[in-house]
Amino acid sequence: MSKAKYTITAALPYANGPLHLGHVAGVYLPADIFVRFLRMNNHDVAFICGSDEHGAAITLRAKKEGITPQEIVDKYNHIIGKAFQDFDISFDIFHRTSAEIHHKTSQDFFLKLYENGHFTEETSEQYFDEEYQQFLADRYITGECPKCQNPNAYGDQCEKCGSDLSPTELKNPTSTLSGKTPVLRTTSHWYLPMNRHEEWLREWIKEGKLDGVQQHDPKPWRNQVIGQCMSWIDGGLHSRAMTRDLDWGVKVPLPNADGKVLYVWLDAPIGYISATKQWALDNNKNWEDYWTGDRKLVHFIGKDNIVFHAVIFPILLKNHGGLILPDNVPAYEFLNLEGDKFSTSRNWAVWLHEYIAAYPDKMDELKYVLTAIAPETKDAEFTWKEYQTRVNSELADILGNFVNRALVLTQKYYEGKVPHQGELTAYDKEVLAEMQAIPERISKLVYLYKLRDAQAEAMNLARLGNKYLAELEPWKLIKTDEKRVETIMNIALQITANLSIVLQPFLPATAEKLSQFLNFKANDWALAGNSNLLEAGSMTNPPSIIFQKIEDSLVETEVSKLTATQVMETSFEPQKATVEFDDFTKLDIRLGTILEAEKVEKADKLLKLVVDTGIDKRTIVSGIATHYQPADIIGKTVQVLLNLAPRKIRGIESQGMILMAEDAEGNLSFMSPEKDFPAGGGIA
Ligand code: B3M
Ligand code: ZN
Repeated sequence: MSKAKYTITAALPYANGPLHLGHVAGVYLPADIFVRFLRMNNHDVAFICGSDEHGAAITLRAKKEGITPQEIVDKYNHIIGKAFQDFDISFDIFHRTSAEIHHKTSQDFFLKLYENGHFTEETSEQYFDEEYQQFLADRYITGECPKCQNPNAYGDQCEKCGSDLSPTELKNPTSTLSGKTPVLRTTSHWYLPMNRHEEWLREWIKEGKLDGVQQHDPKPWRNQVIGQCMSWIDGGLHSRAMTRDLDWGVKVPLPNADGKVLYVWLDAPIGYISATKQWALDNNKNWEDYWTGDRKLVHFIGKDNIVFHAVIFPILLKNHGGLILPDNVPAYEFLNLEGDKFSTSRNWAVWLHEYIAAYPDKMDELKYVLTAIAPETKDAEFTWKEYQTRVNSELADILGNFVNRALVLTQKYYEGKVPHQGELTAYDKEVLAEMQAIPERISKLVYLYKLRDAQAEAMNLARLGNKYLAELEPWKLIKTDEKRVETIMNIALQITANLSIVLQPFLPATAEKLSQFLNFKANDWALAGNSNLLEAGSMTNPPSIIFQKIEDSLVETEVSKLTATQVMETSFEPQKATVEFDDFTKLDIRLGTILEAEKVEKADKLLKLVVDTGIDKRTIVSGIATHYQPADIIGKTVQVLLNLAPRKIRGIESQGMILMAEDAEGNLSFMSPEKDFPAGGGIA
């Protein structure tokens, strides 16, 4: 039987921010492990990814950073792409949806569906922001979720309960652009009538059959994926708009569609196809080979993307015709961090590129821990303490210790030469049998997308080796039975060689180190389990320590960094741009005593003050009339900014500014010195 062929995709990350460990653990690392395993098993495989560069996620971020959407996607495509490269995620291509080939591919795709009557055109009332002159779909609008009452649900989805929403379902809708309540206006869009597809979807998702023909085996599909899709379908599928009134995105390729672009969730999954096209062009291949015929399409995604990949995209693919539908959609639950959700806005995250910069020689340590705790079936949690424990007591004490012993003793007793395997004891045979069984067990688990268990199984081989040496104690036996020690060391080295194979999908850099120590390299999974990978007499090299222990100080540094850089959820403005110390010292702030105070005529908020600054007496107009009565403030010593350029306020020249504290509700308070200091003193 010929080997199954695969096209593997990993969710296209929005180019609106860097990647954090939650993304890595729940999409990119498992996809990479799966692909590396497939390659070692000689499957024909394409591994596709790229950045998702359209949609409100991008334009809103651009607004926040005060740069253009193009600048945003260029910036984050680079940061994300580089982090993937440094972390050695082995994509065949990391593309981007702003590329021309993508615009063309998604427009053609849209047109084909349009021409074949798969869309309906509908006119409806939609929310519109009058200040910004823009329709508000998706993340442009927030409001209360009708299902779980989360007050901050988006126009397309409630992130709290996972419900799929449309803007008109939100209670108390608010524009994220102006913060105001939007009005309703008429607009027309092209819709995907999903209700037409309920029946075949049910059969396809639950039984894997399409038009009565078996397409995939539903058994390896995760329960949550099937469950989420079925509850969606059972709730009744509705028409969903496939276009938007925006100027950033793929233009709708129809006449009279000015100012309209494709919905980002229409174009993004087509990004998998356009990326494949680009890769095929670059490598002299046929892209169709990867999207047609007898090939398994697998989408690695996070759980918030399930309906898009397991319901909507399959509808689009089927409507298009001639393209394969996914064979599986392994979706991951969420990873939490130190007792809380990962949050970009609160900066509660460990950013992949920052980890790489801080610990450039600890990639496999992170991979190992993230796979060991991967949120495959339920939400999981990353803590630096667990990172330390797993690295120290599993990687260093078991794997590192075993490999080091095997190689160091080989240096010591045989000058690095692999000794002969002599007669085997019952125990040796038992150990070798176990070594032989492990690759097959790993293999079964990987094909079922149980990568966490698969890695644990690979570690069991290191455990086996470690125990073997610890029990037989060749370092003692060498004094009495040199012959026996040769066999023991041969077996230990064969186990090490096997580790260099079975660890490859999970810990590629470590596997490579083992290969270098042993002068042995095999990329073929079929060789795993073999007890004669290393020939007697072949040379090994002196090893170096593979895993350094993680010190308590690293854990402390990382945890306190997380807390220190956390942005509180608050109604206060975020911090302003950094200023140099020299700029700060230009401000002449001193203590001043209020000598006179009176209301400014026809100005409810203003008081006219005369202030003793220690160097002069000057007039200052201050907007504090709703907070203080003139009579109450005479004699108060307050902070004054002296060298602010004079300004005319209501005809009065104001020669400075009283500095006030302000709370979240806008209440004002003087910042008077707590001690009885006279006017004129500066601020230190
Ligand atoms: N960019 C959503 C996300 O990053 C989206 C995935 C697209 S996959 C085609 O969660
Ligand atoms: Zn909700």
